[in-house]
Amino acid sequence: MQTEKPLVLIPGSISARVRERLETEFECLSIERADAALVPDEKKERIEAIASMTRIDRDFINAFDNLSIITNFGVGYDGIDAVHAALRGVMVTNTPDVLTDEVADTTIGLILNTLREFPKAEAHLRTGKWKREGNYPLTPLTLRGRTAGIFGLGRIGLAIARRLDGFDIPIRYHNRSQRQDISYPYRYEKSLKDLAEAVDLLICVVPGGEGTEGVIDGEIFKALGPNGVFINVGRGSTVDEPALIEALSDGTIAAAGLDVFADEPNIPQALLDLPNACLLPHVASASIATRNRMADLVVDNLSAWLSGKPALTPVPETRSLNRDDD
Ligand code: NAP
Ligand code: 8YV
Repeated sequence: MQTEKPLVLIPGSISARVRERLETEFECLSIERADAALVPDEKKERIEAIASMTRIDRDFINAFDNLSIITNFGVGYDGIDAVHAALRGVMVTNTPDVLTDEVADTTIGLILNTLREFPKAEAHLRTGKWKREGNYPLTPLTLRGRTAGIFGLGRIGLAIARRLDGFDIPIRYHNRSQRQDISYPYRYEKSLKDLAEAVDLLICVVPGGEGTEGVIDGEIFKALGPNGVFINVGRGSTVDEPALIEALSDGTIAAAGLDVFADEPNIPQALLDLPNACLLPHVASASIATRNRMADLVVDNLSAWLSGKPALTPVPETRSLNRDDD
């Protein structure tokens, strides 16, 4: 007798590699978005796993009695109600480490592009302005002489700090707790405001979610000051975006480099119009090699868990769950 393969639900879009690998091992059901009404009732009972890069809320989790794992494509899992999943005994996994270096590399690129205006300088060349009008203007901003502040010295924050060491600039940071496990003495600041006051290059790489929602606001931009540059590769939700637009418009800060936004892919026109904002479409991890590693980790987590083994990279909220708990 042939046993049924576990049914894996894929709400919204996901990497082609995740889909291909899942379809060889499992039966998959794709739906347009994470809305339980889109799943036929007779299939609901059979769903054991969700592979996703979209928002998964409490109601969606509750819709599937036999759900056992949610594997998130991305290290940031602020879109998943992991606390509720843990209460329900549902494992949640993310994709830490495999993207750390790529995201840190991108952050260095974004910092330099923001300060030295390389995308605009290239456009000057490509549009014939160099030949017609002469040299691209000297940039008012430079990395030289700056102090960097990292808000979120975790895996990615530390990889950014290690790269910035090579640029020979001092580094400070703020986390909820001071790190005891790093030998190189990055100076700890006890609050985000203290950090913003102490530096003139503030890099945000904290996770999104309730704890960081809107914490980078007008007061923080004032503390960063008129020579200050703000870089965000964490989550758009951490920033009060209207306050950022105001700070960039009225000279409260000098410039910003952003890879993440409050309501992606909808970027306020006011932000698009600002000459001192350097904007990327959430591409920090977006190389084929890194996205493949993320994809493989999504599927490997799911395969391990569904075959009775421990998950490879559980999020902290569900770390203590065992496969036998359900
Ligand atoms: P991580 O290792 O968990 O690091 C997060 C750091 O933030 C930790 O040092 C943590 O320290 C600190 N933190 C958390 N909540 C905080 C709070 N409320 N106040 C101050 N510090 C806080 O995570 P990671 O792997 O470095 O990833 C970080 C984030 O980067 C992800 O969650 C994601 O949102 C973002 N990301 C973006 C992209 C992109 O494409 N742009 C790609 C990958 C990741 P404490 O616990 O001591 O506070
Ligand atoms: C991905 C990210 O772009 O890992 C994260 O937290 O933000 C990025 O690596 C995203 O998760 C997939 O869309």
